[in-house]
Amino acid sequence: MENILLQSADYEPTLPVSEKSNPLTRHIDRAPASSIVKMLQACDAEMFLEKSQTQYQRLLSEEMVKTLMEVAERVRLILKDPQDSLVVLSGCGTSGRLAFFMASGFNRELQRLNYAPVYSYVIAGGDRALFSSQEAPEDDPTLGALRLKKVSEGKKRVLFVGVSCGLSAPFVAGQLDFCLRHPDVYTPVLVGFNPAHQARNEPIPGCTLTFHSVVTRMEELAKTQKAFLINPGLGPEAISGSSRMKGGSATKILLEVVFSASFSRTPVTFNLILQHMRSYEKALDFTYSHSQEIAALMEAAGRSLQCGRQVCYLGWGSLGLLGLIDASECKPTFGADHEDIRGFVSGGYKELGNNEGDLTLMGPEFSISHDDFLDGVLPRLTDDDTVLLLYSDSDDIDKVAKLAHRVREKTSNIHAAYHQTAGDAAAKQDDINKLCSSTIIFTWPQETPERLQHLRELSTKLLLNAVSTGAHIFKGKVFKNYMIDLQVTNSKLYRRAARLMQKLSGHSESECEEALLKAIYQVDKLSEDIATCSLETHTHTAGKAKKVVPLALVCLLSGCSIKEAESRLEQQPIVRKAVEACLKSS
Ligand code: S6P
Repeated sequence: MENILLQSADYEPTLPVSEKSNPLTRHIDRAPASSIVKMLQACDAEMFLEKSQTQYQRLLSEEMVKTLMEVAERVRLILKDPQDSLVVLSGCGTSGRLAFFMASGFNRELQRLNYAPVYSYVIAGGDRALFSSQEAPEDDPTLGALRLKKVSEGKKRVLFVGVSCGLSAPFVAGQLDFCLRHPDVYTPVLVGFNPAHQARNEPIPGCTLTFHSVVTRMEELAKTQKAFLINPGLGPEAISGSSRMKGGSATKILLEVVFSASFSRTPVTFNLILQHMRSYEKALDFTYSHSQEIAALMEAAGRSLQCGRQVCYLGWGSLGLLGLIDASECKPTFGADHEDIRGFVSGGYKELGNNEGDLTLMGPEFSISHDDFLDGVLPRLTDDDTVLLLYSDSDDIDKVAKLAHRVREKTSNIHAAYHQTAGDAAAKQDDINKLCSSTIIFTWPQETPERLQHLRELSTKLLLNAVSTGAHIFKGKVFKNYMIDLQVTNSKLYRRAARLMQKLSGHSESECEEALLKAIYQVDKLSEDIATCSLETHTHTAGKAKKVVPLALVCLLSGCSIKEAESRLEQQPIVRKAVEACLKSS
């Protein structure tokens, strides 16, 4: 029943699916860890609902599978002509990180098969956005087009895959528009998770486009396969608007299915695509069959965050990279500090092969190797910090054991998520088990190595999303199923914050926006100057402030000054409780 409700047009009718709140998680903020995991599982399972249960295209809809087949054929053409052709993957935030993740993963796979690499990526904000929150460039369509032009200079055929889960990022709209204006070279593919009519229609400052207008042009061209739209509905996110969750997972599933199919020696068939998608559905069920262990890990991470300590993911290979990605998302989503949840990957930048190379000198957030962890973090670890090892039987287990020993000398709060294949259990793993206070062992059935790796990655992503989301729920960063301490650093987040304030306070749009601006500029009265500043100035200024939305809400609900609101939030650092107290007394 709930599933039907959340898909129906009259549920939060003004919002696109990607921004709606999910009825399944309405009480996630008060749930114990075991129930949180169950709710996340139910939300993730919605990705694979059949079309008959909903009104929109779904991941497994016939039409969707056919589009994936067509795009795979296009990729195949590019593989045949690597000199003059290119596949460019691009997006902002998580979508850009996954663009990098898949471009580098598939290039590695091509090299292994003795093919030339054909994948490139563009992430809004450049490589620093791979591991840190850079939300502002998302608003710039010109920059998007420029970056695309630069990366594909001199190529005769480019398949451009723009990912915007909410069909909303101006950066991606600019790139798609660029493709549409140069059809001789570029074929645009849009990946997102709203029906086309829900694409964002807000004017973009300084240009005549909206995301919606671009999608409308693409829909027309899609009829003759000059453009492709891959936009199945997934149902609302477990935390409203948190597209890193289902949006990110589905992006990974869809693009892996397409790119893997383009490699296959046999013709791309409907059943091949469908079966591949179903294997991810099984991986999802399999991951959540460890729900009790996931819940225990979530609790450990939550305890660390609640007492102001740290969670560290220490990973190997692509699983380590997923740790970095998960950690970087906590800042815009939960207003977290970059120290709260950190990721480290074995080999650091050497392992990643990103466009801009080693970024370590850019600041502490960019120290991402295990050596950086040993130098900078290990010496101050205590039992209050949580460490999670992420690895599989294809990694060097001796090295994992060695690092586990070093960590164990400082904290007993060490855990592991280990992927192995049935019948291949590593003896050394027993040593690691003994060092860890918990180990989740995922024993996968035999599969081809590439497919197995993709499934393990999805599984790791789900696990990490659950741990970081749950831990921040325990820290009080979620109210009902809304992110209540989100950053307000681009137009999408600003609008989301203003909407949330309206919803929670019942005040008018203008009152809420006024309160938001007061919190951003730290003033009790808005000057003419501030009121007339551009949205870009507001979001830029918001990047320097902390707890903007909680401050704005406390002021709005209690009528107090910014100073007073600050001291209330200091006395009650659990933001959810501080806001609840105001709601009760208002
Ligand atoms: C979402 C994450 C954001 C988004 C980014 C792009 O959980 O925090 O960084 O990935 O805003 O969104 P979209 O809708 O264009 O893919």
